[in-house]
Amino acid sequence: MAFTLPPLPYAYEALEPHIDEQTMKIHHDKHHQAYIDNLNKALAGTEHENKTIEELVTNAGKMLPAVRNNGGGHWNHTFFWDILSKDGGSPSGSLGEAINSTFGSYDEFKTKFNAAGVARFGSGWVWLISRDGKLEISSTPNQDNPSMDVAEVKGTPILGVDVWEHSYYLKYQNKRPDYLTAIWSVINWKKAQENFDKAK
Ligand code: MN3
Repeated sequence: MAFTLPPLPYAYEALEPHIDEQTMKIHHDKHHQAYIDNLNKALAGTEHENKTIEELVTNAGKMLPAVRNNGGGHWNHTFFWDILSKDGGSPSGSLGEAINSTFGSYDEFKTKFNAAGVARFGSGWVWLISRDGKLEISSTPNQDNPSMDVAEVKGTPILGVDVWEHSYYLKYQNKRPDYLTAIWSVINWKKAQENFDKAK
């Protein structure tokens, strides 16, 4: 049962001008597709062939590096597309309240989140997670994520941002901080709230 690329839940240009159409096309159609192709290749004929992506990712430390990296790549990007939306805004409801009480304010949260994203050396991800019922910011290298058994800081992802250069280089070149500033205009807070509700 091979994995297939889920369609992007909006048009390639939907996140303009914050994330450009060409980046979205290459990121979804080429990069995400490559993780899926390589995951399928790594799993073919093995005992893990019929596992769900969640089973593969939560047990990543027991898998071959190709399964950890490409399985993580598939899970992370599927999660990432869903957490973006042209109808950005700011967090409200119980997630908004939890962000304010944990970090002081939405602005302070963004500052800390972006600092964690800038501090991630090389390629990886920055996350807002729920850990033992509390919100926390964490980051992971490569295509790891906080639901993996190998994660340094484990938790349930509420929000995740890709800080690999392929997610911003065409528009922002080496300026990762500018990409991280822009991304807050296109966060799907409704989806983040759903993730927060499920994590409880
Ligand atoms: Mn990516």
